[in-house]
Amino acid sequence: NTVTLSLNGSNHNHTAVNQFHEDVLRGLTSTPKRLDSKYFYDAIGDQLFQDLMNCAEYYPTNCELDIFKNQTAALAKSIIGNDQDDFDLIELGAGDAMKSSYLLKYLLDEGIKFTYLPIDISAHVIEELDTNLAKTLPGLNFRGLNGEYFEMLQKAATLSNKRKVVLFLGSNIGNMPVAEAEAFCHELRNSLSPGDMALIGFDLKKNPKTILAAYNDGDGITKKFNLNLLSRINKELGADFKVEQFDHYPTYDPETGACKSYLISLADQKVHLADYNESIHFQKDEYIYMEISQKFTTEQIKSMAANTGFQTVKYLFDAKNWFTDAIWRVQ
Ligand code: AVI
Repeated sequence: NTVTLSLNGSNHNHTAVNQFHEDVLRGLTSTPKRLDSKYFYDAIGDQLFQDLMNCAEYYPTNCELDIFKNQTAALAKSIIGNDQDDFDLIELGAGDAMKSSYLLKYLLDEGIKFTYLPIDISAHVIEELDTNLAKTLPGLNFRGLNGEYFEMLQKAATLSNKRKVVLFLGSNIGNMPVAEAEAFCHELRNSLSPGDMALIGFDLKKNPKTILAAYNDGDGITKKFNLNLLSRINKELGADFKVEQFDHYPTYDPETGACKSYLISLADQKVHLADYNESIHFQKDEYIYMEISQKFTTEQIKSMAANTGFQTVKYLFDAKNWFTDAIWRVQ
């Protein structure tokens, strides 16, 4: 079969297709059914996420941008070593580095010595950054790393023995269930050395209506963003989902801070994955669990740091106190 899979718009290979197929099949044959939100980001999903970040209800991007734009000096001060050592500034899932560019520019203007090492699963993202940052931030020491986070962190450790500061922005950590997020921080801790730092963006608990609205925007972009994964499965795995037979159901639970989205089957229906000769049955009103976007309290963030071997250095908050960038040091 000639199916190709685009992970974040690039990386065409059959191992990735097999992984996608395996994950989709495992999820849709589970009870309850689920799909993995990491697969939202094909070329169309990337565009829909861009649209989401520009829509009025989706606040996290603007909140974190507020911190990076308006508290750049405080941010820089917390990550620069006392002796102003030359360090490696690593960004996990750098994307277009829109927010981090403010920090990069500040460090450059202050004459601080550092190398920027963005890590991204998309080769295209790294190439674009290489071209764009050379123009917008001349003089920046840049080394792009294309691949999985932890493999590339290991690679970064072999490239230099300089102190490492790792950025993981955008509340991407919220797209993992809490236990998985802790395991992630633990693994991050184990890929670093004493004195290294992490700067992690967490979306905070706030008025439940504000949160729910961000995942239920009036223009229906979040709905399209979720449904697009069904279209992607159609394209890449030869399935025949009728996307109009599914509805988007976003939820937020203020007790747990879990913001979850589901797709609900509007009919009793069968979906066939022609390329693999497999059929999946959906009952009317049956749901597919699509995504978690966990919201945190500062107490939870503090205990996550303590549980995973980090010491809290500082929290920076946006003007509305809706989002925080936590700065942690490896003990
Ligand atoms: C990428 N991630 C942090 C977004 C979030 O808020 O969980 C993805 C998203 N899902 C729906 N809207 C945005």
